[in-house]
Amino acid sequence: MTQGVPELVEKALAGDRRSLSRLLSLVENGYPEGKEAMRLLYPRTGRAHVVGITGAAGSGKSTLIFALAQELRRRGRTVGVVAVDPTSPFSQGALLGDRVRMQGLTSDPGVFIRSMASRGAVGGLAPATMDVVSVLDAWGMDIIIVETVGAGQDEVQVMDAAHTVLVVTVPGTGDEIQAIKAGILEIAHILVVNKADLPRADILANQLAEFVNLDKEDGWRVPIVRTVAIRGDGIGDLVEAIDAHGRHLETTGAGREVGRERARRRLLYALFGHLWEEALRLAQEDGRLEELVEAVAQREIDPYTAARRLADRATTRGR
Ligand SMILES: Nc1nc2c(ncn2[C@@H]2O[C@H](COP(=O)(O)OP(=O)(O)OP(=O)(O)O)[C@@H](O)[C@H]2O)c(=O)[nH]1
Ligand SMILES: [Mg+2]
Repeated sequence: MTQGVPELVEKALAGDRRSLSRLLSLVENGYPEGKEAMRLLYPRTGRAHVVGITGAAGSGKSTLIFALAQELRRRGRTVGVVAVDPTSPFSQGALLGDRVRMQGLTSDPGVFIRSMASRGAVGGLAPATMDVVSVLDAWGMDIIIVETVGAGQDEVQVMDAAHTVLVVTVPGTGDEIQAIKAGILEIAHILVVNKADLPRADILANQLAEFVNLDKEDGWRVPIVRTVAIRGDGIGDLVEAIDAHGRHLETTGAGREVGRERARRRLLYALFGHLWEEALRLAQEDGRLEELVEAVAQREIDPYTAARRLADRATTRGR
């Protein structure tokens, strides 16, 4: 590295976008420099409103994010976007029609768009995403929007990092609710019926109202917001619903509790990652890993006992 992490952090915080990109790569890949950056940046986090957007592939999440970002900019707010799905148009350019609109956004200094490429990172997708969000938070973005397809457990965990979760649904040809992955609707603070220009949008909205428990434990009632993302219809209502949920978290104190839970989770993820990396590094250094692999393969030792031996060495180090 030609420059140290503190210098890189300083340049990024002064507004340099290339330094910010480099920092994000360090953090996303879980490099030691990324951890050093987190040590410097974490005290500056906690200001941003983190909004998660999930829903089936093709439901219009990215289009919705473009429209939301534009509306938020009109209202004078800065916006960070983290797209977790590697097939996202943010990284792949699959949405050619949106290219022009997107370029308008990316040349705006009040917007920063990042796509996550680190699927399968050691320690998991969720902690890597949370760190990327933290960097954008420290950088001063007012709202940070995270997009995932919500297909797997990993992505549900990513949504745990958000203050406000939007689940995007689209009208179909019947059995709308059945078509939506069970359980995903329940994590929503706001339900979005996108593609409301298509027939059956009313049926979907009614089914959501009927079959989803809209009253949350903390007293929040989940609104159902209809949007036509390609035309920008309903986006103002959506921003207002997001803001209302932010105010709800603040005024009821629910946000503090969620913040503590989030802190607990991040500490535990970090602990897991740290122990794993330490144990693996030591085991690889002196060839002990291969010895134990062989012993497990030969049925001389079971995998749990072998793992405990490697873990013990990591935790007794430095005693
Ligand atoms: N008719 C209609 N089409 C829409 C609307 N919003 C988005 N689309 C279209 O739906 C398609 C998918 O939109 P995306 O924004 O890429 O959806 P996505 O959920 O981000 O997709 P993945 O990231 O691949 O999961 C595109 O062709 C959009 O133009 C809408 O409100 N109405
Ligand atoms: Mg997308």
